[in-house]
Formats: sequence, C-alpha cells, structure tokens
Amino acid sequence: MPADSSVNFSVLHRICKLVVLLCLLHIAVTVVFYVRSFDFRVAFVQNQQSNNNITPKSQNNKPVVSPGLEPAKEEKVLEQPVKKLEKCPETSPLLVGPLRVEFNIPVSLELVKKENPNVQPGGRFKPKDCEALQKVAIIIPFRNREEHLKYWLYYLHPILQRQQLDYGIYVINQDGDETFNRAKLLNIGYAEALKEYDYNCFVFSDVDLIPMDDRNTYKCFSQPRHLSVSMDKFGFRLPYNQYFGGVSSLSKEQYLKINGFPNNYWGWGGEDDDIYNRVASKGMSISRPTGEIGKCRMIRHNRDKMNDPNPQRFNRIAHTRETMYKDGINSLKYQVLSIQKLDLFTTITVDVGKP
Ligand code: UDH
Ligand code: NGS
Repeated sequence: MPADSSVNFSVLHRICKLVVLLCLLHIAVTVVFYVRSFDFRVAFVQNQQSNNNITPKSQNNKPVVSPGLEPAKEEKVLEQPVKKLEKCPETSPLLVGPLRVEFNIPVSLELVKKENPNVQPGGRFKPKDCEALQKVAIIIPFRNREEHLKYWLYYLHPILQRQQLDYGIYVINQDGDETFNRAKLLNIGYAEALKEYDYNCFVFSDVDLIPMDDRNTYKCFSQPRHLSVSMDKFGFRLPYNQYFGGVSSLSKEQYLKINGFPNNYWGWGGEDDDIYNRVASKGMSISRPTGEIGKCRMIRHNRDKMNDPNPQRFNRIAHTRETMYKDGINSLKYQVLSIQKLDLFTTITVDVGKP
C-alpha cells in the first residue's frame, strides 16, 4: 500500500468518527428538549384544569351560582383587571357657566327622565370616568309643590352631573295639613339620607330655587356655604348680610358641630336665621360664591296654606345660643310613613307632628 493512501484512510476514519459524535450530540439535545416540552405541556394542562375548577366568589365570599356558565367565559371574567378610577378634578371641565332659566316652557317628568338617562333610581348619580370628590345628599323640604319640583329636576339634574358629583336627591314630604316645618324636614332628610349612603356633604334647597350658573357648585366647603346669594326676587343681591335661606350646604362635620337644625319653628320665617346663629356661635363663617356666579331664579307663587308667618320666630332667634344644644339632630323625633324610590328622586313622606 502506498504511503499517501494510508494517510487518506486515517483522515477519512477521523471524519467518520466526528460525524457519528455530532449525530449522537444532536440526538441527545433533541431528547432533552423533547422531555422538557413534555413536562411543560403536562403542567399547562393541569393548570387549565385547576382554573376551570375555580368557583367565582361574590363580595361576601359566598359562591355565585351561575347555571350554564361556560368555562371560557368564566376565565374572561376572572382575568379582567379592576379599573381604579382617578379622582375628579377640583373644577369640573364640563361646566358651561351662565344658564338661561325660565318657567314658561312645559316640563314633564318623562321629558326629564329622557334627557337624563344616566340618573339611577332614587335620583342617584356618580360620574363614570372619575371618582367624585364629595358624596352629596340634596335635601328638599316639600308639600304640594309638584309643579315646582318638575322644574327643579329639569334644571338641576344636568347641572349636578356636569359638576361631577356623587349625589342623591331626597324630597322630604310633610304628610297631612298641619303647620309646615321646613327645618325639621331638613333634619329628617339628613338622618334618612345617611341611612342609605355614606354622604359627607348635605345641600339643603328650597324646591323653587334654580341656579343660573353651573359654576355655583352644589358641594361643601371649609365653612358652611350659602349658595342662593343673588336671587332675582331680591334684585340679585343679599337681602341682609346674615341671610342663610334658600339653598345652603354643610359638611357632615359642620352639621354635627351645630347639632343640626331647630325642630320647633312651625310656620314661615326665622328657622334660617336660627341656623345662621348656630353657625356663628360655633365660630364658623359663611362661605359664598360671587354675586355673578350665585345668581338664581325663584318660581313665583302665592303663600302656601298652613305656612303663615310664625309669631314666635323673633323670640326664638334671640335665644338660639341657649336652645341649640337641646333642640336639634339630638332631639329629632318623627315617623316615616313611606319611602318611594322614583326614577328621578327619592320621596320620603313623614309625620313631623304638630306645634
Ligand atoms: N314648602 C313646600 N310647601 C309648603 C311650604 C313650603 O314645599 O307648603 C317648601 C318649599 O321647598 C319652599 C320652602 O319650603 O321652597 C320654603 O318655603 P317658604 O314658604 O318659607 O318660602 P318661599 O320663599 O315663600 O317659597 C315665601 C312666601 C311667599 C309669599 C309670596 C307672596 N307673593
Ligand atoms: C327674614 C326671615 C327669614 C326669611 C327672609 C327672607 O325676615 O326667615 O326674611 O324671606 N326672618 C325672620 O322673619 C325672622 S323671603 O323674602 O324669602 O320670604 O328667609
């Protein structure tokens, strides 16, 4: 055998060995990857099975019964992220400013309902894109003023929604035909609204007063707020500096600080002055919007039956500082006769007693 052919043979032998080794290595790597992917598939299938066995739980941790619920749908519900809303801005970007307010247009509850599709039963609303800064109960003292209430709802629902409030409307309806008692109805509204929701602000509004500017926000401030500061019937100015009637707002803390409102002002007049005296005696001041923003219109009407001027009112307001601790939310007594959750408001009919 020639010397160069034995060299060729040895080279060929080495190449063959290398090829065999590479083949073995390839098989080994393939086996390792195959075994790993098998483990993964087993784990995946197990995981799927255990997910399908999860029973959805309600908030009180009781299983929710969902007959015929497809597993795929169930998974979708479980995977949905909880959307945390950001707080609404201090000033709502939805406000438009001055508004035209008139009472010669025909208004029906059906129309108001149609124009306010986002208002929930009982007259509740909260913004859906942000978390409202305050939870506001709006309390209206009421008896036989259905026509006024329609206008109030027609104008106020859109305004309150633009103000981005989490609000509820409570009409406190005095039953029977004894002497009217506005301040006691307001106290009842405070107590009843709190039974329903954790309100932290209370707006007390006469049924016949409509704001003419949506920048007059129906919320609470660091001091008790007087909102109806510039009424058409007073020539768009305050009748006197201490005037606190019409529409006002107090936070829960401010309201409790003054022991709520008096219960023993029967008939017209003086109860708002008593509330002013309570606020002043606790060292609080009255916060107000400007005369321009605080403009509002009153629906003209005749004096109501059983709401004649109260002859005792002057004597009572002279003694607020002594009487306020025993007459107020701490001495409130009444009977609820019915609660109706209507589309645009909640009516609470009450027996307030008599003088
Ligand atoms: N209210 C009723 N029904 C009544 C009496 C009063 O719903 O029978 C409510 C209503 O919300 C009203 C508020 O209590 O807006 C205050 O009533 P008020 O009589 O003290 O005040 P108002 O400004 O009338 O409505 C004052 C007398 C008007 C005499 C007008 C003469 N032209
Ligand atoms: C005062 C009354 C208030 C009343 C205000 C405005 O005189 O209760 O007039 O009345 N105080 C007393 O009588 C002690 S109004 O013109 O709106 O009917 O709110």
